[in-house]
Amino acid sequence: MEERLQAVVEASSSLRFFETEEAVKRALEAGVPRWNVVQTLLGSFHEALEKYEEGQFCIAHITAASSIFEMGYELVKLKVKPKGKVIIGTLGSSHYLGKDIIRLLFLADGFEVLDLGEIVLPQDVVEAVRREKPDIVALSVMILEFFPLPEGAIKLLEATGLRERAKVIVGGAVTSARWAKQIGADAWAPDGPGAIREVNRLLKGVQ
Ligand code: B12
Repeated sequence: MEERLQAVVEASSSLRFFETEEAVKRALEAGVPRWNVVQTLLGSFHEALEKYEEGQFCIAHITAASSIFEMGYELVKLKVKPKGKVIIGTLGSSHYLGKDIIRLLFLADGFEVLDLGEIVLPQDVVEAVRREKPDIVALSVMILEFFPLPEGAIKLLEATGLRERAKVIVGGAVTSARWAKQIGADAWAPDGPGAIREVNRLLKGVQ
């Protein structure tokens, strides 16, 4: 088992997509528990995110790391009872990488995640909350020009009587905890680990 997982570590941490695919398939065929395979893939994904934060990796590296984690996660087909439902999207712009990282980390943490995609508008968020009844609404905003959109979404949720149904977490480049508070969000985080910590706190109802 150790050997099989080691092959997954080596392939995924050196960002080799096809080798990772092969190593994951072999590990599963050899009967390595699915959960262990996911944790191994997650370890490499976190390592890549840390290297990006430290400036050792660029956008291309984390794009590869995200694709590799997503491919591996889908291959594993882990069956868990979701701890909650999240809807996520990028408001206004077409930036998707940060939002996708958060989406994948939510998935790996046991949430059911519905991705609204990019160029999302406040009314899209409201419709999705009405339709999907999520526990958490996660909004990514990357451009100053679109900073009014998360606030617009929160106000529209209030106006339509849906605000109490879900907690709202916001994040993205150039956002801050202070701004998140000002617009009436329930939480903010600068990165993936922070987002996981915050949504789990929100789910427990600890304010
Ligand atoms: C890659 C990139 C692009 C790519 C996007 C590719 C894609 N489809 O995703 C392209 C080239 C298409 C692009 C286009 C534009 N971009 Co651009 N882009 C970037 C860049 C360099 C990196 C963004 C990124 O992917 N970062 C990597 C990820 C991992 O980081 P992240 O997105 O910040 O996400 C992390 C956190 O923010 C957080 N997070 C993110 N979302 C969420 C959500 C929640 C809920 C939580 C809790 C946390 C969280 O966690 C993530 C993981 O750590 C940034 C600069 C920068 N360094 O941020 C500019 C930047 C965001 N872009 C900018 C601009 C202006 C544009 C354009 C308007 C440029 C133009 N004039 O055409 C267009 C807009 C396109 C459009 N119509 O939507 C500006 C915004 C400036 C501002 N202050 O408003 C930036 C800051 C560059 C700059 N310094 O000028 N861009």
